[in-house]
Amino acid sequence: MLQESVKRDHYKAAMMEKLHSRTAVIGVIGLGYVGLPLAVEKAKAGYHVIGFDVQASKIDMVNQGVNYIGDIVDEDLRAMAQSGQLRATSDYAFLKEVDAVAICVPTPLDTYRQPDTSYVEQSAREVARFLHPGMLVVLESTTYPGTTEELVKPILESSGLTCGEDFFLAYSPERVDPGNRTFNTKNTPKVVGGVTDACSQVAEALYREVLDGSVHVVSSPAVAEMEKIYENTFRHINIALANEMAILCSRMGINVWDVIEAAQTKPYGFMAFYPGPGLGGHCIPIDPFYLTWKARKYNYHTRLIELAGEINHAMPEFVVQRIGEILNERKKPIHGSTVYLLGVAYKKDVDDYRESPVLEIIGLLEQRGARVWVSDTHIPSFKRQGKLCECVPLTSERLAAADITVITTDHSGFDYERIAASSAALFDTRNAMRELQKPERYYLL
Ligand code: SAJ
Repeated sequence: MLQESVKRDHYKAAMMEKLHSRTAVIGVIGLGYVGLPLAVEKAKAGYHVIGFDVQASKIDMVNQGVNYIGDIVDEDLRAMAQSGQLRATSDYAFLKEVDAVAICVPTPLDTYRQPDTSYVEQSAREVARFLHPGMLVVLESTTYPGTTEELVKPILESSGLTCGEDFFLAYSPERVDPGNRTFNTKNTPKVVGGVTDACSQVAEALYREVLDGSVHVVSSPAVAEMEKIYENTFRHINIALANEMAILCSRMGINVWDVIEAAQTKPYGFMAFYPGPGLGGHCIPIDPFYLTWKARKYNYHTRLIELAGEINHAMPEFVVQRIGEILNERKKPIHGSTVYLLGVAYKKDVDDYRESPVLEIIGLLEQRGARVWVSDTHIPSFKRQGKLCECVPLTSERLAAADITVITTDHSGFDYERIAASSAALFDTRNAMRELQKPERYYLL
């Protein structure tokens, strides 16, 4: 026992010193919207950073200093690449040089809407191959409570090293809000939960040295995993409530946006969420179902989460039903009509359309015989059901030629005056026109 604690304390002190003196080499596995900003921040803090990814295109762009993540300042990446402070590779053998590694790989749902932790497992296996005494491993991917200790820890200990003595393991959820101009990787508070106290202390030191935001240490990786899922499930359920209010207000002839604005005057006990065409992105529509899946193992049915999912999933159908009603008022069937969708991105001012509800709206409209045009200020083309779809330039002629224009993503870059002036009929699912003069044929979700 004494021997283990001496070993542990030695490795802990050595890591603390490396982190403080900036001699630690930091690894980041997964160079996406979470990993690359983290890698850049760690390089800017003075560490040598090695980024790992399976996509050669990402590796090449990082090594050439070419930025592909909207939330990163181009010059920051360019400078870190040029100085050699940050380099990328697909060769995991470089983990031999790494003192602390963060795993930031996707945790999607599979075709049966079950958690797909294959990227996490594969990354953990690669780390295990090159795991060496004194190393710190932090899982950042959003996942179900238990992943770090039940899945990652055994894979790492298959190396023969013991967690908490020979190496350190913690969970620290990523909190990245793509497109958020106020909160970013550097200034957003971080939650950390280590397998042991020493693991927590070492992981906390890593983030304190790099980030400006506070670091909140919790008692275990499971608490950290659960709080992240709770954060996103909180959004999922409240967005579902806003969507249900929108459906009901639509039937009652009440403006739901006025209702939310009025409720927001309450200075306590209320937080505004807004209805929309559905729930997109690679987090909110997915993360709660990691919890639902895990809950079944404890013989618990997360009814509220699943009901919220049903409501959110019903929004594309509701939008298409409203499009049909509006066209009907104008004596036009959906069949044969041209429906012009403004925005395919899953939310405003991002170039990401993963899980975007607009993809389903397109399918529903085409099933009903409509011709669909799409314009998006951030996305020139997109894939739907394996087929490449080209977005069209937004013109007054197109707006006038379409039987109905639908604002599905309220990008700041859209010319809303032109849209209002030229559209034959305008259906606004995002209240994008709230500050503007409404055209005569204007309809709100
Ligand atoms: N949405 C609504 N109504 C709302 C808010 C959002 O319909 O009131 C829709 C959006 O249009 C979008 C989806 O929900 O389709 C998700 O929106 P989001 O704002 O939650 O954006 P994400 O998924 O890119 O980022 C979220 C983070 N967002 C915020 O906290 C504001 C945060 O929850 C996580 O850090 C991140 O997911 C993550 O990576 O988990």
